[in-house]
Amino acid sequence: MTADSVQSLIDQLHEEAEMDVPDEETPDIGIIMGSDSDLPTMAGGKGKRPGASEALATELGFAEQTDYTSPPDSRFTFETFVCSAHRTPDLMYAYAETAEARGLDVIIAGAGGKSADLPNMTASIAYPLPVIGVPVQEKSVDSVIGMPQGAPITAVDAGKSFNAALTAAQMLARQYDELRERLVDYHRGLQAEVGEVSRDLHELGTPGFKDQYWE
Ligand code: RP5
Repeated sequence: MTADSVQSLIDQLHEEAEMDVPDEETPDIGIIMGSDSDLPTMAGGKGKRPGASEALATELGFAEQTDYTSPPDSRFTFETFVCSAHRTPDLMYAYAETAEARGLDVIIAGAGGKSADLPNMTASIAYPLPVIGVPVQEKSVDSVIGMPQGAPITAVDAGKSFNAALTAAQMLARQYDELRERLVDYHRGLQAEVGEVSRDLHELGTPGFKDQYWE
């Protein structure tokens, strides 16, 4: 028994997979998560550090594609879905099975709990499309990374969906110089911040630095 709301998503995914859409108009990266309660980790916000969606949108100039047939202007895009491995296995299967035909290049999959099966099952079904797993909690790490030989998944540390986005962009950047430049610029920005803070700490001294930087 599949709920109508789930079945309509499954049907939509299959319909989209049948469409002949040019690669530049399809989402490049798919972000999926086991529950919308994972969204603060996968996207950022609600007291969490920035997540995958924020890394893509804010740091790397991606746009979120919310309608498969009406892509945003930005060349690089991602889409977002909730699909639970345990509560909606048929939706997980449909998403992973249609991902390549729908034009995705890489999937970022996050799940929490001790049985965080969405990333590893998605990786098995979507193969050879790469999947980057995000354990939403520390206790999810083993279940995300524990794949048998021959069934690969790439994974980041617990909660580090930001890094999953960078890894996904690195994969795409092998094909797109423009994205490579954005990744290099992002890294240069990180370096600059360390250099600036180091100079300030050294020149202000620790008490002066605390006064200026700490509230
Ligand atoms: C997992 O169970 C989800 O990925 C989430 O991290 C966790 C709890 O889900 P909810 O009960 O908040 O929907 O499948």
